[in-house]
Amino acid sequence: MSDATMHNNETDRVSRRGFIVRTGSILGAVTLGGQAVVTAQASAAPAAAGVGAEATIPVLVIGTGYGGSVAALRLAQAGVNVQMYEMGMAWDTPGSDGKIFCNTTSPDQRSYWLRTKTKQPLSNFLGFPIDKNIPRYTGILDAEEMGGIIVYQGRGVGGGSLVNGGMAVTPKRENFSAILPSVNADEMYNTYYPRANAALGVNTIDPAWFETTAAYQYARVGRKHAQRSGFPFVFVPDVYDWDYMKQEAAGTVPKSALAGEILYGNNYGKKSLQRTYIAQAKATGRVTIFPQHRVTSVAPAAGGGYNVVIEQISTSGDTVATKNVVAAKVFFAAGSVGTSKLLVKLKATGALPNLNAEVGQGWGDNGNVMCGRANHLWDPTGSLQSSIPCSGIDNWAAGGAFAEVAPLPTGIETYASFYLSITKNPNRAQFSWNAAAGKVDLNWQTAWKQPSINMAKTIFDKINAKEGTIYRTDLFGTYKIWGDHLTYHPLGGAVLNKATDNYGRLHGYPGLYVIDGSLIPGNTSVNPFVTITALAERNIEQIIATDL
Ligand code: FAE
Repeated sequence: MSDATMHNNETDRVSRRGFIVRTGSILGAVTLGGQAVVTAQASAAPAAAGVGAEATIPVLVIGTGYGGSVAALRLAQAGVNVQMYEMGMAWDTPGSDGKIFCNTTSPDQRSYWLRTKTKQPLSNFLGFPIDKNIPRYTGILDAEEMGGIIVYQGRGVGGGSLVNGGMAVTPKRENFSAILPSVNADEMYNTYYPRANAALGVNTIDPAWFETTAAYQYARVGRKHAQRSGFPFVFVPDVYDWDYMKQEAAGTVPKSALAGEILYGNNYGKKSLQRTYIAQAKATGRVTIFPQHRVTSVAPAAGGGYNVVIEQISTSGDTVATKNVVAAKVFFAAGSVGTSKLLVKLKATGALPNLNAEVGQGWGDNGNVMCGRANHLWDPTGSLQSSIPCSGIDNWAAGGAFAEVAPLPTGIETYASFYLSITKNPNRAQFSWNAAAGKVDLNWQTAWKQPSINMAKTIFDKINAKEGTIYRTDLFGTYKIWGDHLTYHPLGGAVLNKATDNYGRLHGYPGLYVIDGSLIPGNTSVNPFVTITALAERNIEQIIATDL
């Protein structure tokens, strides 16, 4: 029997018992069929030592992405002890190949969240399906199928920062009032955007290096085509360490961006939250992180505060222990989908019935849509492509689209230009409780992407006409041009100043807060994490000043 099988059997046995571990106690007593059983606390987890269910911890944060990490750091700096619960893995230990993360071109069990086959955003190449079988495991990228859309999300300590492209874009000032209408833009642009950019370690590519490196030939081709059609081409800042990438190109350090690492994590070079906010938060000594712990319930506790139910899970996704923690304050930072699903379930099932009717509303996909163009043979995009995008085509004002010039790091010359567009798609979806299925549904329809396609076409129809080129039809299926089945940028579901007050306090429940992408109503006009971070900085400052 393999270790994994042994572990699964043990896991099943433990979860069938359904025991409850009183957090912090070494021994927990439960009754099974009238028979008292004493169980040792599951040992795989970092023990939640010193905290009894009856004891109240000051702050519990659900999730370790951008919003959660900002909250934890600033609260800890203000002298508050924080416990963070994260359903994904710690991602701090190398695998048998000596690396923590696996490569985009050779996905293994580390790649996907509880799937037996990869679910790559580009499903096909030259007409062939490229997904492959993998062992089921709590991998880093979740391709969560929500009705008419697949929502890609990072799973692990660091949330989306583990898997994203690191594109760190502050929206144009003139677009801000449409993004967050109830927020003072002067405060954001004078204080919180600069604070977020500094703490995230945002930097820009050396323009001289950009002109010469083989790794960005694809972006230079993208620029040439954009500019010949009259579109503004812009460099986009990133949290990847550009100096490190130069050393990768020089062959003096281990390669990450130049080895095609991205969707399943970057082993070097990218300043994920693990290296920025979370590292700082841990250094305060006041923040404890519990990976492989999924929060399933939050409800008012009899003696005040909130009783939080947490399932500790194994790498096969099975529950190995259930814990109860009472917290004075709880921050929902499980990401737009995670937070929305929890809140909608808790309202519908009676745990938090007083949440208002705005909970679950206002969800959008940031207008994401993908496409590829087939270039002429005299326009190669390069067999070496940095996996970190550095540029975009800005047609937001005229056509409602901002297109990131994206890599296609296959290791071979493809003559393809590839783009992820962010568009002003007006459609908004709603989460609702499906009592029969016992789960939360999202009513997004695939056809709702049509406005995004139309907006992206304002750029690419024109470029194709000018260059005498055509769309690729082999990347998302057979004869399918548009990648309209997915989003990387889920936003909304607990919208600021609607489901919450203007600082993320949930209506009806003092001490419950939302502090992640679910506060933003569906669109940020650019890639979202800088805005999520800056808004979290603004809100936590106010909450620390007035609520603690
Ligand atoms: P997020 O980072 O998703 O963190 C939520 C965390 O909560 C996750 O770690 C979850 O595992 C955890 N969680 C969920 N439910 C539970 C639960 N019940 N119990 C415990 N833990 C839970 O939320 N954005 C950019 O700005 N630039 C980019 O270049 C970019 N590229 C992207 C590429 C990809 C492939 C993907 C998937 C996303 C990309 N994004 C990019 C989006 C960005 O990563 C995303 O907007 C943020 O990560 C969202 O931050 P939140 O704090 O809302």
